[in-house]
Amino acid sequence: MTATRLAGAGVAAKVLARVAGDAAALRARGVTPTLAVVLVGDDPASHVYVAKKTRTAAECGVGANDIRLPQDTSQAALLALITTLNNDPAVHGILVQLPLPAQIDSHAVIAAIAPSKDVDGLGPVSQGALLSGQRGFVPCTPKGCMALLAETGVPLVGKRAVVLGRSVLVGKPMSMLLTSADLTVTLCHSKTVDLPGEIARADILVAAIGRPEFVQGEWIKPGAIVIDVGVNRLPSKVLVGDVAFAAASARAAFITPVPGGVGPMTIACLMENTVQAATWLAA
Ligand code: L37
Repeated sequence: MTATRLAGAGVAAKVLARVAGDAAALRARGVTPTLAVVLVGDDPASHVYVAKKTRTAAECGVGANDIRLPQDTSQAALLALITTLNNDPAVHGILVQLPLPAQIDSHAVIAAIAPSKDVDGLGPVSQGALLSGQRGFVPCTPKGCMALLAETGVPLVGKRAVVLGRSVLVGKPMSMLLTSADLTVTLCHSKTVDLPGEIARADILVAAIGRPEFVQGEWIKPGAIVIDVGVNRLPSKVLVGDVAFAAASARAAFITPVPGGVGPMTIACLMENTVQAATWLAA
């Protein structure tokens, strides 16, 4: 079997077309949906991702406040900025790009974002809503992965999913979304015994551990759907995922490429959440 490529760019374009329509409708009512993107410090990958976010916002009629702070920013200064943005009626969504410099407590900063503006879905209110099935902001990367799974057209109810990685950004919310979609979910991590055995039973594999080509092609169940969240830059500058793509493609039914898979969906879902925030705040 040769897997069908699940190209995120194409799916993201469909999401962004819908977002652009919703943003135009809001602007016609006098509301320009606006996202504040806060980037602290010099992390090179974060600079690439944030540039893509502000560029995509401009392309779909979403306003972007691009706020850059130096590496030595204090926690107090960042919290003061969050308070200002929380109180600014022209800002509908606030994203603080992670990771933050070591002197800053990320949890305190994320928790300070007004729940109505937490478009990244990482604050305690958003996470609680996800756990309990209430309305709220779904974190962008797992939301994008669910959209890619839907794109396959494969019925998911009752299927076995393995999520590799237990981060707050991806693994944990992903496992909740798959559970809510009626899959049977196994959340695996660095201490899992017999990872190949777990993966061999997975109809759906979501890999989010940030280790280049860690998942071997022979581990994949024939006919599986493979969603590769990893974006790893090798010393050669080549970008690879967490899955050995060529070998996995020989066994999977569907697989997301890196680049051009989950990454563009993360950004499209951020725009979707921002328009959602503006819609809820304007209601
Ligand atoms: N929402 N996302 C949110 N909040 C955060 O705090 N760190 C973080 C986050 N992560 C993030 O922005 N990830 C991300 C990863 C990859 C891309 C975009 C966002 C992306 O577009 N990747 C491209 C390749 C990028 C490159 O050339 O380096 C891709 O096609 O995969």
